[in-house]
Amino acid sequence: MSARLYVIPASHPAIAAELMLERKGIAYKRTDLLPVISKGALRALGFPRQTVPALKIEGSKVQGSRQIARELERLRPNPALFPADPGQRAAVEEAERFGDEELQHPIRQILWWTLKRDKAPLRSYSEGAKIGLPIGLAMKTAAPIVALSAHFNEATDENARAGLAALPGLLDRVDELIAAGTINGAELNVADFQIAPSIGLAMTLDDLRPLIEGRPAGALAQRVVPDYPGKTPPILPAEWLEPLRGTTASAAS
Ligand SMILES: N[C@@H](CCC(=O)N[C@@H](CS)C(=O)NCC(=O)O)C(=O)O
Repeated sequence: MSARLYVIPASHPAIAAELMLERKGIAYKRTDLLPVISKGALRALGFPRQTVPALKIEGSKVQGSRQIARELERLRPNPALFPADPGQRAAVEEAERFGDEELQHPIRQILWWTLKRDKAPLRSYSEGAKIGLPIGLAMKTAAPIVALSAHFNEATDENARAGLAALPGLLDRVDELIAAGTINGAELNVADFQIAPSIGLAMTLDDLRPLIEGRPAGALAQRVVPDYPGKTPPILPAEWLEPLRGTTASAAS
């Protein structure tokens, strides 16, 4: 089977797609794209949309982490990403939808907000990536890339703060999915691969890691993506983190 995956280094849905390819045992080549530049590159490659992950596999082009999951399941049914039991499958698909539609974006917005404040950590997110130019030179282009990415992702003060305020509820939901056995079972499923990278990305922020790592959601990320690339030193305003601190205190009591 021939497969090439187009990613932005450290993109959480792109890491989800990589985990699924690995689970399926499908060998693939990876092309690393810089954010923003990725939009034109994907268009030039003939993909209909402008986001990663984007996969060329067996002559077809598939885009989006959930669409990729289904195509991989179709092409290679075993090991399965989706449970066979219809009830369990519905629960896993709902968890996957939650991961894609509710969890991914606030974490993306928080990260771009921090990078807008300080571009230096961007380099750590590209560790090991092959972006077609020396990393030092690429980092010189970081200012417009970060500004545009923050703009496209609407990483405003208001949205970053709202994302942080929503995070306790989102983490509770992940913990509940774990407690229900929908995710973090003996065999990882598509929802594990969708959700864990978002938690892993959040934990690259030093502001957030201590507030997540003691929770079941943090343990899931440690299990599924122990080496998530990137590290952002503390930068978020203390008052924006208050909603999360409250959760940790009540969880510990
Ligand atoms: N929900 C989609 C999200 C895809 C997405 O928004 N990807 C981001 C990277 S995390 C992207 O390609 N952004 C374009 C850019 O940054 O230029 C999925 O799971 O595939």
